[in-house]
Amino acid sequence: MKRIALLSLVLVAACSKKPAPEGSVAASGKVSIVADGDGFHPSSLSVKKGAPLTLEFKRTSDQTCATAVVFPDLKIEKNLPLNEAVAVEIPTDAARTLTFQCGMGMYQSKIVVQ
Ligand SMILES: [Cu+2]
Repeated sequence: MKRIALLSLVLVAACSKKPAPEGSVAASGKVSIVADGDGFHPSSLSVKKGAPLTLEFKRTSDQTCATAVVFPDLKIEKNLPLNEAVAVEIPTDAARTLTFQCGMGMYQSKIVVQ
């Protein structure tokens, strides 16, 4: 029990960090996204409508609550095992902004399809 309480504290601490400001990265094809204690990097992507886009997530730290990635608009949720690449294919058929985040809804990140 004590261990679980301690783990929760670590998770809350990790989540309260503000993600570093980053510019939008123009993307297409396969793009690597790193999940660490500061969130997802890059955390903002833009892609041309109709261009193929696959995000390959890799979690590189245990000091993060980003142990899963959630795409609320796409109803996709994937677990992110430590140091394992997890690919998510992104539909780019419509111009819209898709968000992705950790399982707790923090580390808000986005893909702008334009
Ligand atoms: Cu979180």
